[in-house]
Amino acid sequence: MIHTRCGTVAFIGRANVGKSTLMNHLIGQKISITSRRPQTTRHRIHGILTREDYQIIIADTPGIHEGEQLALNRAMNQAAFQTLAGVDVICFMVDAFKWTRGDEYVLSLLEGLSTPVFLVINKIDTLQDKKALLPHMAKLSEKYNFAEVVPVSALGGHNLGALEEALVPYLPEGPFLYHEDDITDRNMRFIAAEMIREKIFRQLGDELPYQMTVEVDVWEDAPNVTHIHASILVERTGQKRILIGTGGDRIKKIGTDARKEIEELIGRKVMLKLWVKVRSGWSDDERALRSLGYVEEPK
Ligand SMILES: Nc1nc2c(ncn2[C@@H]2O[C@H](COP(=O)(O)OP(=O)(O)OP(=O)(O)O)[C@@H](O)[C@H]2O)c(=O)[nH]1
Ligand SMILES: [Mg+2]
Repeated sequence: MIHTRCGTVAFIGRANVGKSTLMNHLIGQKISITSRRPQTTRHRIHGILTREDYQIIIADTPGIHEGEQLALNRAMNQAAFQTLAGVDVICFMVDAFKWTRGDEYVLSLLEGLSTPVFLVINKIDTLQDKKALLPHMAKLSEKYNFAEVVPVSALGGHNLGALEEALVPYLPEGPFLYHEDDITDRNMRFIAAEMIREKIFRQLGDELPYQMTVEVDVWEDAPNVTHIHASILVERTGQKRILIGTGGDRIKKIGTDARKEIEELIGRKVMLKLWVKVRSGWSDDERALRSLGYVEEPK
């Protein structure tokens, strides 16, 4: 009989350091959306990596930030904090040589925890001077009693095997918690909505309405095609106009890009219909957040 290991690893860090990119590359499939913009991830999402004798459940979390004026921000920070309780390892991710106040803040939240913390230095492909990496690792090692310090490039796929290998001994022995074919704990409806949100993030530069969200209203599996209807909720009519674009060109592009990715994910042909709706002030309304699944109910 083989002894299996199974445990949860939380990816935490400030926004934009590459947490979701790293999870996707470890899993080998895109389940968590990514973008150049900070605060792309809004919900905790599990990615499941199963090998013959171990299963790593990766918890990708929203980037942690100081200041919690809006209910949406509070909900995002809360989703990240709550994830830390009960995990077996924490991967604290930073962006190459860029050590900021935001990183310092995240690190301050780890003080006093008994969970092993890995420092994962991501984006090493961006380093001009590779020789400076070792002294940098040594300097950061002084900030905390890290269990391991692992430099990686999530995007380039560098050193990911080493990270995975280093994590395994920290997983408790035990049976797998997920089926070996599972890649995430979220349903396809959720991921489809996220993919639409990602395309909006990527299509819209600085005009992106930050407090925008996507809801899947209809999901119907017909024999040869899956019909998906989704609403994009914004706060103002001006934002609606931006999203739709001249003659509808922007929303069309968002729809096409999202459809292709959803088709790839579910392996079926998809007919995707999008509506842009104005819902004023939702991001600061706890109840609306709850109804959209932004606030996790205590179990
Ligand atoms: N050059 C380089 N870019 C990377 C790497 N990993 C991630 N990125 C880029 O960094 C940006 C942010 O990546 P995300 O994975 O969305 O970052 P995140 O930490 O999940 O961000 P939030 O969800 O906003 O907290 C994207 O544009 C990625 O393509 C890397 O190893 N090298
Ligand atoms: Mg993310």
